[in-house]
Amino acid sequence: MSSTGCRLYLVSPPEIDAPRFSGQLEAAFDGGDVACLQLRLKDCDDARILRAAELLAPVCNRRDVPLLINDRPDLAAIGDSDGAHIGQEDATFEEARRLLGPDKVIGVTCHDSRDLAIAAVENGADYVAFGAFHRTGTKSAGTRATPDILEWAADILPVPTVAIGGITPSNCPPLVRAGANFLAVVSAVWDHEHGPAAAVRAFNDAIARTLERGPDGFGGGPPD
Ligand code: 3NM
Repeated sequence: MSSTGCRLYLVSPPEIDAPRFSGQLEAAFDGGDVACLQLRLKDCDDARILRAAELLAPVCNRRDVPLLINDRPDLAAIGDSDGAHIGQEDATFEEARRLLGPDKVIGVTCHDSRDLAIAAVENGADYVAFGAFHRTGTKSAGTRATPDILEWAADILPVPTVAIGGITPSNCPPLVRAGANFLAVVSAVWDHEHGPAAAVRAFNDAIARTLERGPDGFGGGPPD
């Protein structure tokens, strides 16, 4: 997961039919650049999470897209994945690192907190995630983050940032301008009216147009 520029980071819907979802994932990858897939299944037993990871890993591998497992470094350690994304209520960072070893990716949810982000970096997190930037129906997010935390992190932190929560192609430009390295998205991709490929294309276009315009929002790119 390179930290230059800004890229799309896909998060799975909380419930999936894994064989059907692998087709949607292929379609998403056909739509353009994707940096990562996080498998985030809720109310799902361990065997189903592992089976889903086993099915999706080859799809991700063929496109060189890392597969991370949400909340469960123990499953990430035994299953087909490149690492784990952990929240503040999940396994401790030390436990996750012990399970995953030095090379697998560990990302940490830091809500809207600079202190949590600094602690995560000191622990050795590979990236920090902030949210929710917008209203979301996917999760009852208890915190509201604003783009200034991304600007702060870009100046201060040595690891990339992930922005999450209600992000769409139309509301993402301020997050891109603030320096988010990744935009993590569920519903705006999987529920897009024209399907996941169209959604990925729309995000890639929105990101590229915003980066072309520069940090002040002017110049560089073509007019609308
Ligand atoms: N974490 P959508 S918001 C999984 O604020 C998740 O930490 C959040 O889904 C946080 O793109 C969120 O559909 C849901 O809003 C993201």
